[in-house]
Amino acid sequence: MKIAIMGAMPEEIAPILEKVGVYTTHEIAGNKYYTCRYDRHDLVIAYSKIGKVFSALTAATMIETFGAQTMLFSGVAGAISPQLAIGDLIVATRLCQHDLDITAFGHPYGYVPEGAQFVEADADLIQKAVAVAAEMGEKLHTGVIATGDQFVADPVRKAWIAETFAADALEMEGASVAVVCEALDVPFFILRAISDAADMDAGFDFDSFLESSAIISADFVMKMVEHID
Ligand code: OS5
Repeated sequence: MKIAIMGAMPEEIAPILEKVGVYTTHEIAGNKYYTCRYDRHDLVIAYSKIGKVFSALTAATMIETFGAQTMLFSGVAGAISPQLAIGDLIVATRLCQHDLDITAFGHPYGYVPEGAQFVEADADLIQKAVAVAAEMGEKLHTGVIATGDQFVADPVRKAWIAETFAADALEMEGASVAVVCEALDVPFFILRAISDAADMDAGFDFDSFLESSAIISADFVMKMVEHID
């Protein structure tokens, strides 16, 4: 199987490149893509750069140019749910764009015509993740992830996203990857380890926990790869 593994920042894929060890580097449209063989699979690994546009470009390139058949995203997120502490893992059941707003035309937040307010993640991959977590004795949260082109460090914005979308965590790339994968009929899985609580301390916490939380997410994603047929 050809599996894409992507993150947004170099720190989010560094532990994955370290684990696979040997890879070939390709440069396309301002991004580097790393290909290798790992545990019966062909992998294509990349970080997109931050935000919805860059992440959509990378996801589409991994699918259209490299022929990826499954998409796994690994990275960090800000917590909304009080159940989520720094370092906890959350896998998205569905994703939305919290900054998409044509409510002036009577539409709900996060919705555009011929789109959907939420994109549902692949149920089989989520089920596999739950099984992998149980086998590893690790706690894995599931829930709604809200994506937008904003680093949220504001309790008011955080509360609005929580209320509007019943979101459990937030970040800046998951929903755009989800939209691309759904459009191109590729099953996808968005995993995040918490780096901060999207509040006043978010900037400081993010800097402190980016690397350690990225490793937690990357380790889990590589276990997922080992369990994919
Ligand atoms: O990829 C962005 C989204 N990530 C998830 C996340 C998040 N998203 C929104 N709100 C929160 N509270 C979140 N917590 C975790 C993380 C990432 C956030 S944007 C961080 C930008 C940090 C940075 N800026 N400059 N550099 C790093 C250095 C640099 C310079 C040149 C090239 C590359 C990096």
